[in-house]
Amino acid sequence: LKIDIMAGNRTFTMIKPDAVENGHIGAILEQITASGFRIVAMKLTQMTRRDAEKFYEVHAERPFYGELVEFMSRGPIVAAILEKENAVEDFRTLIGATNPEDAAEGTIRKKYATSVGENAVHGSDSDENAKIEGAFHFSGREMF
Ligand code: ABT
Ligand code: MG
Repeated sequence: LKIDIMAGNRTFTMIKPDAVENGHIGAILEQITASGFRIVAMKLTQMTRRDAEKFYEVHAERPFYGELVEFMSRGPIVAAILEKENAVEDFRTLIGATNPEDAAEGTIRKKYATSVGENAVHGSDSDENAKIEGAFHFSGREMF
């Protein structure tokens, strides 16, 4: 079956501290599931400073790294693994550009992000990173 061949394509997302603080968990999850993503794993959790440093290691030399780590560890997030055909690319389209000012109309960041530094949601940028990031937050027993 076509559906079976296509299944198994996953991405990792976080509803970031700003969007949780602003009460957008429900609306964002609604848009994600209405867009055809199946929730494979999900939890409300908080990253420690050390977790955030490790998660954003690739940006360690960037000027915004300190603020980014501070922001991502300041409060709870919703972490989730999502499944859909072409998951990584389609989810990045659904959330919109990193800077909400550049994000397309109707995208999650256009609707809910406050700034480039506090942009409401994360989406993995490759299949490889989706795997690494999912495993960072979830054990096999937490994936369905
Ligand atoms: P993430 O989903 O958080 O990885 O964002 P995205 O992949 O769209 O963008 P990247 B480039 O990975 O940004 C990582 C985080 O760094 C923040 N940032 C980025 C800034 O604060 N200033 C900048 O100039 C840039 C380029 C945005 C992302 N996190 N947040 N929130
Ligand atoms: Mg990124």
